[in-house]
Amino acid sequence: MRLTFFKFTLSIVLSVLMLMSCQEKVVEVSLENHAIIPIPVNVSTTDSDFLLDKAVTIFMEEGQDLDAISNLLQSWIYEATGLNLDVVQKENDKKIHLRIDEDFTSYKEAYRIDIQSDKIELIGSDQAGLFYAAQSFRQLLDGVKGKKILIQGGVIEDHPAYEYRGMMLDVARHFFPLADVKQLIDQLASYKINHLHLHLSDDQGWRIEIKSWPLLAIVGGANEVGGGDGGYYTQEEYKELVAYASQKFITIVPEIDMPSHTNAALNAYGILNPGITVPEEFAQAIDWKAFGLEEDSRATPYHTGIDVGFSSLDIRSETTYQFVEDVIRELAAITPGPYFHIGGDESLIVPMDDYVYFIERTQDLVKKYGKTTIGWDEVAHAKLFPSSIAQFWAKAENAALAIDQGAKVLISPAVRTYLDMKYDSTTHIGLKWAAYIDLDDAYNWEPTKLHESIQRKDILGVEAPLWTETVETRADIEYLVFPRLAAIAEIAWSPESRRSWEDFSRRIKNHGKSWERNGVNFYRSPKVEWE
Ligand code: TNX
Repeated sequence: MRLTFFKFTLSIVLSVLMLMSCQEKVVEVSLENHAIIPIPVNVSTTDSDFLLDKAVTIFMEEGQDLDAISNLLQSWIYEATGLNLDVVQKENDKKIHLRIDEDFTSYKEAYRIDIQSDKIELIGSDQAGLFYAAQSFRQLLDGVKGKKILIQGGVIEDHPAYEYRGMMLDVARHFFPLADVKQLIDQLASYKINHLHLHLSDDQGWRIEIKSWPLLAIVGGANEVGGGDGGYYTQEEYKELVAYASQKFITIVPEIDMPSHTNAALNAYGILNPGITVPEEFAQAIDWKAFGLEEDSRATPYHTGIDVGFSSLDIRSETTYQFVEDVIRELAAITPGPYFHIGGDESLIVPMDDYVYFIERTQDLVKKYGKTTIGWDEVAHAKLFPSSIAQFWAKAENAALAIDQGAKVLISPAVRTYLDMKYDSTTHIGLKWAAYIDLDDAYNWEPTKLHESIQRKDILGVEAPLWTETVETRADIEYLVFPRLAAIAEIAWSPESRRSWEDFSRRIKNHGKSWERNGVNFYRSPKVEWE
């Protein structure tokens, strides 16, 4: 009798346990309270919820070249949830349907996510648009572990406010290996940033191989701020980076900063401007023997400090233009994107007429090699082509000068977008000459309200530069970039009417959790109640 009772109880306990293991918990995903950054143009909900489980397939339409995006989506869904869905080319009952439809909107890079009870449609107006649909869907699922996920029904419709959404990385003050830049590219793409501007040369280092002037990289690349080893990208590595970026719909914008900020070029080739003096305290002799080279007695020593404005090319020498043309030709040939950034900032030792002469000749050379010139806002003192771009970092009057000439501006005001500015007085790295920029300062502004002469039609886009005088490692990069880049990305992508600090500071918490899970070093701004 007792034994039978025991058996009976045991069988009940076992069946309950079995039932529990079969009926996995259903996790719910709210579309209403989504945490997508940048915030989409429109989100509406229905009650046709979709159950995402292992029966669902990723269905890509044939003949649309969707393999890469389908595979990315598959891996993102797996990373977020643990579900490993099949990518197929035939329709079945429950699916995530990917396709490109040029006619669904007139916007470029636009997408629509339509969540219905039997399917989810991801539609892009082009490849980039579909990629962004997948990115938003990934964010929707971020942190939702589970094998049965009930996604609230509804529609997301989205497109960018500006065609150029960028970040700049200064690889000259400190050099960063390819792996770090690739990692950054992935992070940028997740916020729908589509341009990475690389500041490839400055006083402290020359970071790109130029075959016709080989010592630029070999000698000029072998140092950095503080006197480290430096480094440079070979042209093959640069091409690899360009290709990697383009898979993530990011255009590389190369910058060779001229005519000032050129001490690294003068380290390698003294002939480019004999007689420049490097600030004594930070001058470091070049060890020519270590390179197996004869000393170039006209070359400048390395500059390991962070002062600016002391160097320049020789504006009235034809050798300068041979050099400039060779560099532009070689770099343009391995840069598929439309832009070539010529720098042009802080030419403090160059008289204005020389400066203007240099910018105009260089602008011609950029055009000769099929590219569009971008320059820091000072270039607006020269006669610009209407197709050229002035990057507004310091002076709105310069931006106005560019606009008067029919040129567009790229919006990068130091006081809002400079990612190298400290968050507050306690930040352990960064500079503070422009401002302290906490997350709300990076978020609460609007490009069309900076200055009366800069109107919507004059703006190409928004870019956040990271100068790296104080930035030495990937962890340093991440600490200054996150969370502020998310704020800048929302300004560049989302219409002003959709933006609100209150809502952003709620959504960013989910991103904080994701950074934490993925080992991304970010600043826990006291303005946000991180969870
Ligand atoms: C100004 S912004 C510079 C850079 C410095 C930066 C530091 C600009 C065009 N020039 O050379 O790295 O400040 O914040």
